[in-house]
Amino acid sequence: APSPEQTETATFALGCFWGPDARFGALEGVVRTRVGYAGGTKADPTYHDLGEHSEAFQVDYDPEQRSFKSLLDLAFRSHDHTRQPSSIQYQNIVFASTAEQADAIASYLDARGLTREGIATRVEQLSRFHPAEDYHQKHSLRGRQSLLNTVEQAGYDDADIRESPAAAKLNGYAAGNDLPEGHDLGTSANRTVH
Ligand code: MHO
Repeated sequence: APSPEQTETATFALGCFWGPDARFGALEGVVRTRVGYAGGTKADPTYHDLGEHSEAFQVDYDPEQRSFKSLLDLAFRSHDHTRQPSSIQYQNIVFASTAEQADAIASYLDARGLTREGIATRVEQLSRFHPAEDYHQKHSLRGRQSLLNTVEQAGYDDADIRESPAAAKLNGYAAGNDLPEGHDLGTSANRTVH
């Protein structure tokens, strides 16, 4: 089947970006992922010179298959909203990039009896997402030489490894996020919030 033509993008920061890149990438309805830097103001952050940015990741999802709310729920189940790492690099941040996402975040917190002011997690408008260096993209896939050979032999370059739906899934599975159908975190996230 072709990739969905219309995807929406959610952005979160949940500590080291390698893990959530793979966890969210394995979910049904998540089409593409990428890791990068966000939350600060430095114009040209790099891994070794982040400024005030945090490690963040984006997921492009098919809104017909997956809700922003389910991604938000997984984000909240993937960190402790009562604490924040002291290091800015690994802060937990929920970004809104549209008015709809801001509303969904407000409703989600409200439904859980939480407030923006009452949690340690930062809730912010996304101003800019800076994609990280190629070697951070699909880190688990890149760590499996056989998988990397396979995608390179299929003609994938670094941009394809960052942006392709197939690489997002292989990366998720390489990191061990290959739970049985119906038992993945995304499905249970959907169940929880519907
Ligand atoms: N240096 C740590 C974290 C990497 S993550 C991209 C490690 O190698 O596990 O911050």
